[in-house]
Amino acid sequence: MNGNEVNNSAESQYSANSIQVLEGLEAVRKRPSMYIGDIGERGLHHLVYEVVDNSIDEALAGYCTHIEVYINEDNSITVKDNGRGIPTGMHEKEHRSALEVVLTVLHAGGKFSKDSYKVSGGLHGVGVSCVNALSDYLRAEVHREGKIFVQEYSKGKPLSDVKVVGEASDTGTTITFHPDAEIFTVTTVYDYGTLSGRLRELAFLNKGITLTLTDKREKVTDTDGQGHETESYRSEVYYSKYGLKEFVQYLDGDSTVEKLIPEPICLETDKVIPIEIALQYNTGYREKIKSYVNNINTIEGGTHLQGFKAGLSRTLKAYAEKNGLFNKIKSDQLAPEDYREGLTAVISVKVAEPQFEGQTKTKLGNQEVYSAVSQATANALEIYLEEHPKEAKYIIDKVILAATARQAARKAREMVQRKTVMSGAGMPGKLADCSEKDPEKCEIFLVEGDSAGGTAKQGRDRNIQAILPLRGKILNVEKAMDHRVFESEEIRNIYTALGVTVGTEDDGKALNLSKLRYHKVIIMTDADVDGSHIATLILTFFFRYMFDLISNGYVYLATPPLYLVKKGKEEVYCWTDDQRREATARLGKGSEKGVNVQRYKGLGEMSADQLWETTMDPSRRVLRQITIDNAAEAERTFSMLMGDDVPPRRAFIEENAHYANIDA
Ligand code: 0RA
Repeated sequence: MNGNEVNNSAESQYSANSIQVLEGLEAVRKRPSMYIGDIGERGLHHLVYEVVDNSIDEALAGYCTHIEVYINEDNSITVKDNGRGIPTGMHEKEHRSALEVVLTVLHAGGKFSKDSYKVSGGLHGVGVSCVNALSDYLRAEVHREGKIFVQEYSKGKPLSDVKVVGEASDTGTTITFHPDAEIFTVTTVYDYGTLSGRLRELAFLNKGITLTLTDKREKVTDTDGQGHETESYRSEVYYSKYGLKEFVQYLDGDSTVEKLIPEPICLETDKVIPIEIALQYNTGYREKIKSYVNNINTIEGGTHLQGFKAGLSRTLKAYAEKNGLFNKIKSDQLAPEDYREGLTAVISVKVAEPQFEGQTKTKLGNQEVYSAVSQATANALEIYLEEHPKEAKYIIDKVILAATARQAARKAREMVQRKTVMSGAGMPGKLADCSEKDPEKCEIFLVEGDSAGGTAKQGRDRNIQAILPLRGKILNVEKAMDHRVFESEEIRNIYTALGVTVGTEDDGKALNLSKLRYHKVIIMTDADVDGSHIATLILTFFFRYMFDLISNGYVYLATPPLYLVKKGKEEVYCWTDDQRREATARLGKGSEKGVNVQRYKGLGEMSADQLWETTMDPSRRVLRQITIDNAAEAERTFSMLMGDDVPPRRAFIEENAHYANIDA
């Protein structure tokens, strides 16, 4: 290096010397995963984030507005910014240029003065030197003080001194690197979607910065208005004027739920701990909160998230109490999660010395952040509520509804639980139980309507067959909230009669089948359109709330006959029109004279004996076992079925109920 090539003015000496040298680079190539997490696809992309973060820091310091990222043809990456340019002057202690120090010494760079700290920084915050160490080639180009400085490296080692290669009228830093295949043994191929996702997120988190991504590996052909074809690269621009507000709107973008308030509530503080939050309430039931510390997604949450939640409930509660909005509910009946039903929010904080904890080191531990965020949230929300009484009322009403629904669901669940635990004593009044106690030998018929229920009670084998009549159409669980489901008397009767207990929200409503009282649960409905609708409603309930019952093969459909063909004392039951024609011909011996064909309109029309003979007698009946081969597909189907269209329901039952003459 000689004096003509590098700038040694007093001013740049100062900036060069103020870089703190903390650690050497040697270890990085030996244990790459310790520095970048892993050496797979994640680690590979992490290199890009590390470089981009340096430019973001320059932007946050107020010196950079544009960051361009290129995926080059050879899968190398170029990151170009229009910041001040990495200083190139001599570093006194290190006896080499500041640029070289930044690129070859771990943890160098960033800390220039006490009031500007490195706020972005990758997950491990190891800096661009780490990227250099893991690249078989890296080129740094700095435009600064009217000159273009260049230095190249391989595996972290400079290939030459910093050279001045030309004159510059602008400022900025351009880093090009190619990941070393010796390190990234799984793949060195970059994924456009992965990079675009992160750059979009960075644009939302750092409003006003323009980020671009261009993939030079493939050309796309565009056609203009005149039919002229032009070739260009796949490229996107990420820019957010309003930051987190737009992030929240983006997160809710593909959602079908409606907004509860017209615009997200936003807050931004410029205190010791910079905080930015945007939140939106929707009419749905889900809670979607994303949290970030120094632009890192804190998947495991931490003190900033806890502070936000605390500030939110505290302020909403105080506002509601002060304005008498909790008239129907006591505020101690509210749980913290009630304040967050239908909430979409993004929290972004900048912490000088973040302590990351947890399994994936993405949980913020700094205690001082808790009170800072909860206070900031409370202050901003208080003002919003005072200024927007109409929206405030919408939110509080939503909170009350969430609490009411949650309590109703809990009560209903407990009720079901309690009744179920006291076996026998708490059985529904409508249940006609069997005397046998061995579940394997027992069956229960869920029968549509009280009249058919009565017939079935008379006709059954009371030793092994129980009858539970259900009132007409049971609740469509597909369209109801949990508490409505647990409040439904018919559904509670099913739980109680079967002896199964309801799981809690925590275990995903998993069912306890150990106390199941019948190993055949037989749905018996009329053989008409209404009947198959009711059967589908019951099946939908089983699918959503008692899936294990279906997957264990305990659920069946009974198949009552459609016709009775009669001549004198001879009687033939028919299930199809073909059977009816055949029976008519056989009994009438060629003529239809004296042959009586009875069309059963419903189960209630049959006598107890007829019902027993045709549908319930294990030695003669045909049961159809419900099996579900593909749960994901069934999921979609049930949503479709429970619309207002009747025909597909029948088709579904036809497809999923398999004739099984299991008794024969
Ligand atoms: C330290 C000091 C100064 C700039 C930078 C670092 C810097 C680093 C990167 C990395 C990518 N792009 C960057 N842009 C700037 C400036 C010090 C001064 O000019 O006084």
